[in-house]
Amino acid sequence: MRIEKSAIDHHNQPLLTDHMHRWDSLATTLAHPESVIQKLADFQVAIPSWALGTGGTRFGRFGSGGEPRSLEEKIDDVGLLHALSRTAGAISLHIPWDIPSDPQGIRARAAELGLRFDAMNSNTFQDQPRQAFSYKFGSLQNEDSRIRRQAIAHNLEVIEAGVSLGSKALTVWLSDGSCFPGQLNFRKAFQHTLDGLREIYQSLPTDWKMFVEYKPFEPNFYSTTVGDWGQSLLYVTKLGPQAYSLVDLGHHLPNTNIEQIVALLLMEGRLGGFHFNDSKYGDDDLTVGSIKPYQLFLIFNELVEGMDTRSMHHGNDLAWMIDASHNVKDPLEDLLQSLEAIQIAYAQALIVDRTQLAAAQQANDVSAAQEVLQNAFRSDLRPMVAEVRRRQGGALQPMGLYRAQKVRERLIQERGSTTTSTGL
Ligand code: PSV
Ligand code: MN
Repeated sequence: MRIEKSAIDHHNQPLLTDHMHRWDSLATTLAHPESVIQKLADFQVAIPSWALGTGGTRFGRFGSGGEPRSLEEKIDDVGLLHALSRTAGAISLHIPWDIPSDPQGIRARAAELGLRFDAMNSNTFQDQPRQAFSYKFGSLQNEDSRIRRQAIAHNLEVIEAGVSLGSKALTVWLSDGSCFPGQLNFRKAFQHTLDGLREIYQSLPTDWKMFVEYKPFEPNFYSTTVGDWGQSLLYVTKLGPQAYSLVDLGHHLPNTNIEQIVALLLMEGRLGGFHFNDSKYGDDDLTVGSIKPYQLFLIFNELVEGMDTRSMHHGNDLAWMIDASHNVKDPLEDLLQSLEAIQIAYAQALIVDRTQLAAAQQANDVSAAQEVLQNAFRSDLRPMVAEVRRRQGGALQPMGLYRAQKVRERLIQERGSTTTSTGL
């Protein structure tokens, strides 16, 4: 299903006077509202194909019905999100869940909805039917060279699929590691993994990037072979200039200072991609901004400062993606909430008074520095984010329109109540 422009206009009309009143009064308090608006409009976040279905835990899964049954339907769902929010202009695929059998058709369908293909994700963390060798004891790290070869070959196929869709990046997340002390020789595991990544890297088209995503736990719980940003940075530094680290917010031990990691990776020119989600305990994959919105703001604060220092384009020079999905919400509503949380945190980071902050830091004026950050974080920028959407043809209240249009009910009618989308 699609949401027509007329439905969006019809939804916006009765909300407009109140919205303009709130936006106008906010705009007068901001130093450069139009430049912030432009940056927000340019900032598009990719939706991963696997977040369109209900996520599960190892204890079960409670589907919401109407889930996409094919790659085409996944693209349609991202099209819905983009039509409502105008900020979800890309989709990130996972192979083999989303093998494009008709790349031309898929590309055309995505283009019609204003979507491009973000980073392609390989999967050597699960065994697939008819696969020759098992990844039970790892993929690129494996002692068995045949298993390593199989994992390398899979990544090359993913690049090929990505080329056919116009993607420009490969994300490699390995679940490789060990569950018990003594299981693995850490140095050998690292070396095998590096050798495998090198072969994959050598097959990258020259205009592609490769992202090496780290994670300290799950499904391995004693060691992981790309366990943290230090290990990721080691790999990408050894690989070459097309390789970058990828930060997933859920892939850190509790209370890790992620904003500092981001600042240093950016300083080294090695931050390539970002996976947004939120968590309380581990890789909980909760809605962005639902648990720690201040942390999200502080991360964006470093991203903006670091990208500006390197004259990077905020929208284009890093790969932004939501990596969240769980059991209890309608996945599309969850994604709409995540998209809004990202835009709010980004907007708040854009209005930080950097001159005042630098002066406070220079003078060791700790209280003043805190005031500057809190002034931005405590500003309610929702009218600004709504205004960006309105100007781009989106909905003033995406969730409200989603519900008024009975999108989930219509998807269930169209696709059935028991469909299960591929993913985790
Ligand atoms: C791993 O937890 C991860 O965050 C990686 O990005 C995967 O590609 C994704 O989840 C989905 O499996
Ligand atoms: Mn991730």
